[in-house]
Amino acid sequence: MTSTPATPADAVRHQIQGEILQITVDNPPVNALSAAVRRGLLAAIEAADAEPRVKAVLIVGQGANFIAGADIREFGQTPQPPSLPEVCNRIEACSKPVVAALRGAALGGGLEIAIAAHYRVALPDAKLGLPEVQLGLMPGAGGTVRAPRLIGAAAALELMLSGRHVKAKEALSLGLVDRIAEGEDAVAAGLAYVQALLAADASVRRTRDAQGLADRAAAQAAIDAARADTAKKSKNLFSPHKIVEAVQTALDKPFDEAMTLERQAFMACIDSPQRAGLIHAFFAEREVVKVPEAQAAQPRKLDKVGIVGGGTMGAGIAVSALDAGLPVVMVERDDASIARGQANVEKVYDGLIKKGRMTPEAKTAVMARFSGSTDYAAFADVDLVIEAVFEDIEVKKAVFKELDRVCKPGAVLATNTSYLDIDAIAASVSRPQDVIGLHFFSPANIMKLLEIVVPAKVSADVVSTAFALAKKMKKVPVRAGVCDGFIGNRILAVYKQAADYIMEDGASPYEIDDAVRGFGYPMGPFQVTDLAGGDIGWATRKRRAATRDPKARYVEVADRVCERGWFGQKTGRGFYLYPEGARTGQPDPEVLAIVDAERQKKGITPRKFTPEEIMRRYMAAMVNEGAKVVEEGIALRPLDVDVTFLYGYGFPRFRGGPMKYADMVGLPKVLDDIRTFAKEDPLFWKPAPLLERLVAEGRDFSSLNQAR
Ligand code: T1G
Ligand code: NAD
Repeated sequence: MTSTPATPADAVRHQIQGEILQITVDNPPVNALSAAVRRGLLAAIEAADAEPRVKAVLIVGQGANFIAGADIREFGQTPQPPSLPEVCNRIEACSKPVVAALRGAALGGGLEIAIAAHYRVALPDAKLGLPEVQLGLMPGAGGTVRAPRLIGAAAALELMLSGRHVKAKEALSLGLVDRIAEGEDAVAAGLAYVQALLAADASVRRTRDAQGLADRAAAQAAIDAARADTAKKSKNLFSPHKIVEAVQTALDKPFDEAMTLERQAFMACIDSPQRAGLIHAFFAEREVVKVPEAQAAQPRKLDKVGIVGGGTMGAGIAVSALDAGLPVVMVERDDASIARGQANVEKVYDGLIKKGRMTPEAKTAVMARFSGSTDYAAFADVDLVIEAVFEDIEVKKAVFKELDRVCKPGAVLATNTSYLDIDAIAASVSRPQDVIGLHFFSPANIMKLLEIVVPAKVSADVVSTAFALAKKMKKVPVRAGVCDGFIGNRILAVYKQAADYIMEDGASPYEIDDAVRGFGYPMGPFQVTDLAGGDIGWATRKRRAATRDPKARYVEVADRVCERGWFGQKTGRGFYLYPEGARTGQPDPEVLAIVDAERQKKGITPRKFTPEEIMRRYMAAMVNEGAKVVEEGIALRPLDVDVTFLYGYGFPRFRGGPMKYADMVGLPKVLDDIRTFAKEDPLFWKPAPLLERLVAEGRDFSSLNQAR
């Protein structure tokens, strides 16, 4: 018997080479542990034990990865046998030494397979980890029981609670692997290691017997420290606490009992809504790049970038481009401004040097790719230019006229406008097909979200180029259509309005911020206003005043606050007081007085709002506008709205995003809420037709997440 395809479609192959049975997991794209793979592994190990010629077993992954874990797409479905703990236990119980050769991803269940094996060799590109916590889960096939035995409770807890990936060298120093082999050929490295073990007459070495928990006091201290840290940092989360308690069980209980209890805890995580939210986020952030234009056209050349304006955004965007390895040329209005622009860029790197996260030499190397000018001719050879000047349509049109004059044919002309009409900007140049919106978020070198705003006349390869730039900059791109505020700021304006109504009707801005933080946000809307600067919103409200519907309810509290020059952190007070530049604000009785005065002016008798009711209104407003944005095609799918809010507006990741949250609450309930609130204000609370249609058809937003 030389080669036996154990399962349909060859998800796992095994073959005997001399005295070694080689098992190859081949389940593209990342060798996830689907039911077919689990069956195949079990059959292969049983074949190894049954075949007297076999003296040892080697497990490898086909292609660039070992095994990237359980098949995440299977979660939430009826589990198919065998379970992964069964497979891991069978591997560990093998009567012949089992070696795992790790290349690329050995993550989650993939690492659990590897530590159930008796020996491990890693190749330089290996990345090992137990990242289940990022999916609202915990290791469910022995990770919480075997890993502490192998590397100690402290190291195992750190890996499982951070979910981070460790490279080969660190894995060796941790004791996760036994050796590192050079090259990219896992089979060759694995076979060489097995030969060496056989030559040394090595015997099976079961991780269940490893002594990482022998020092009980040290293990208990690590568990207590992790418990305290998790209580502080993950109070809203479910699975981190389960992980800590599972390691406690691993310390206190015999191996098999601990494995059983781990599985029970794992199933509780599977049933938690946080699992659904986090797994939705995992796939959604991978789906957003699948846009028609990127699939229809190849990106243009992207070797040099230009930036107009070196202010808050221009400088941050320049740093993102420099960090992506691109040469950057910045143009400003005059010498003083370009000097300020360059200083703004250097300030970021000086900050990193101060924190010891960059060397002066590295800064010099990066800044060598930066050049500044006041002459637009400096853009003659750039492949893409991003305009980040004042938010004024005439200023921007003048800039685009200059770009149209100096930029080479085929250069992409992008604007970073937050609100302005990009079709109008495109119409102001001779090459509207080359104009696109690249809406970064402040600080642009930190915030991952990039709204790629697609005007009517843009060509597909320009959109494709924008997505290529996002990949280079490690941004999370979301395709958006042209409207006032695109996806994010448009929906923000609506739920911020709902927050203002709740405030004028009786809740204080501080109660509203408390409720929003309790929901899982890092900050509430009034804290965000103070951080971003109340003057920006004020300018927008003034700009919109002329076109605002006179019948629409308008809350003037924020205007009253801004009229006093209270713009937030940058002026030491806003909705909150910031004594001596404090970053955390204190409630301000004078703001409460302003709110009371506005209520009296309108004859409003304030009433109590529970945090739960505050969030029902806040989320109903967000979801309703989200549905309108999807219906109008401004967002391609509901998941695009979700990713926008996860990466640009601090939406709690464990809830998956506003549209996923609505699906989990149930669209009929959300629509009911909106119809209830509409009795108070039918103009603001007009249900989105899409929401009404989905409810009528018994469908939800996820049914629209398939690629259009
Ligand atoms: N299951 C199913 N599909 C997966 C997958 C997985 N585990 N990992 C990746 N994919 C898909 C992904 O959706 C994409 O599909 C394609 O593979 C390439 O991925 C019991 C419970 C491995 C580092 O958390 O971190 O084991 O978009 O675009 O940038 O204890 O994927 O092409 O259709 O991300 O090169 C734990 C998750 C599971 C690892 C590769 N494992 N994956 O990154 O490519 S829970 C993880 C990753 C578990 C056990 C528990 C990354 C990667 P598509 P990609 P990449
Ligand atoms: P800013 O005032 O900090 O910087 C604007 C810069 O543009 C100034 O340095 C100015 O000298 C320069 N400039 C003006 N006219 C110019 C011209 N003709 N040629 C060259 N340079 C010129 O403004 P900002 O906050 O960086 O905003 C820039 C753009 O980014 C605006 O459209 C804004 O709406 C948008 N935006 C801002 C944020 C934010 O949070 N600040 C977020 C996203 C998008």
